Amino acid sequence: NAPPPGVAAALPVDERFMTLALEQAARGLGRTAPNPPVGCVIVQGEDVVGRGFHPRAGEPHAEVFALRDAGERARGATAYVTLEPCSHHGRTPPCADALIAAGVRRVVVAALDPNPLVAGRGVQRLRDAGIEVTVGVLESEAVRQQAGFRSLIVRGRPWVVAKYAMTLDGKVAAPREGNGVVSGLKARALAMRWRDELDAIAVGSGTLELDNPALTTRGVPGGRDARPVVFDRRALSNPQARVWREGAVLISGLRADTARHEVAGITVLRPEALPDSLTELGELDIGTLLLEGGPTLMSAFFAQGLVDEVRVFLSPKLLGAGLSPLTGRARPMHEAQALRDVTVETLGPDVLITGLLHDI
Ligand code: AOF
Ligand code: ZN
Repeated sequence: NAPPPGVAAALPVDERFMTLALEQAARGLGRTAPNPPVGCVIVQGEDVVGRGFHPRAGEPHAEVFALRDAGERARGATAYVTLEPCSHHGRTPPCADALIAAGVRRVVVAALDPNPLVAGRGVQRLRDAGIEVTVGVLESEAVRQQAGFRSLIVRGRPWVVAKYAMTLDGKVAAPREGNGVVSGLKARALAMRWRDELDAIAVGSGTLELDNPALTTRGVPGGRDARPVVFDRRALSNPQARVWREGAVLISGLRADTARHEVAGITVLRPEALPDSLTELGELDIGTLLLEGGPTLMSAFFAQGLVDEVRVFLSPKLLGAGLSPLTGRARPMHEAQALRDVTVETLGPDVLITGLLHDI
């Protein structure tokens, strides 16, 4: 996404303030779907005079909160926004107009809005009003943060993040044991934060039977629970299992008897095939899906090319025989799927490796 011609170049301070805008945006993660998490900071000289983020669909956009916070100090200021300010009348009026009316002098945008209602028109509108616009500051960070929104708009289905924790010898559990604790405290705390930040968590029927997981968010201040999504083709899982709460989704087979699960608060979907299940989840405004296992479901997603991002914790332990994170057909090493944009981080004794399998 090259900046359109005539757009002002980035300044050395831009990344610093855009980082603050991305931090604002992160406060909306897991709460804004189908809208994007967006953050905005307003800067006068070296001072941040306004901050805002989009809290949820239907509420005002990030720019509006930041402009309210800045008040008169927005005049002549620079606004940093993680997404191109909108130009359309949706549930709320255009942010481009609000920035113009407030007398902002320069706008720095991380990423253009792929929404066909906006798609460059927001930037155009600002420039037409004589505002200097810079596009592309920390763009890849912003795009990754907005992956769910962008995936829904562009592909009509959620951005799928496969997550698992394994030992140094590549095992996720002892045979027939279910989910024993693999990683340390820091890694588990981060995984809990992801439950807070993503829209839904998916597990297969095997995991449900073995673990009876609650799939709730624990130990995250102000955290909220993601929607549980259970892939249970034959709908044989226990309807008393802990995941079956308000907002849960059962993905069942076409002919399964789902009567026991058809109670208030549970949505039953009957997609023809795995890719259709994602389209149907997209229709429920699920923009990001955290795939938490087990190996059967994980393997089906990988085999059909449906995983977009991978987040794996590696723990310094050895198990010996046990369950691999993936099952299925062996392939020669030269056919291994390589991740892009790889990050490596240590969390206490554990290592977190993330990467992308698809472009956003
Ligand atoms: C912005 N700032 O903070 C957000 C934007 O229905 P609405 O009015 O909320 O519009 C939703 C669309 O607006 C959404 O699809 C995306 O294109 C844009 N979101 N834009 O300028 C924001 N959340
Ligand atoms: Zn807007």
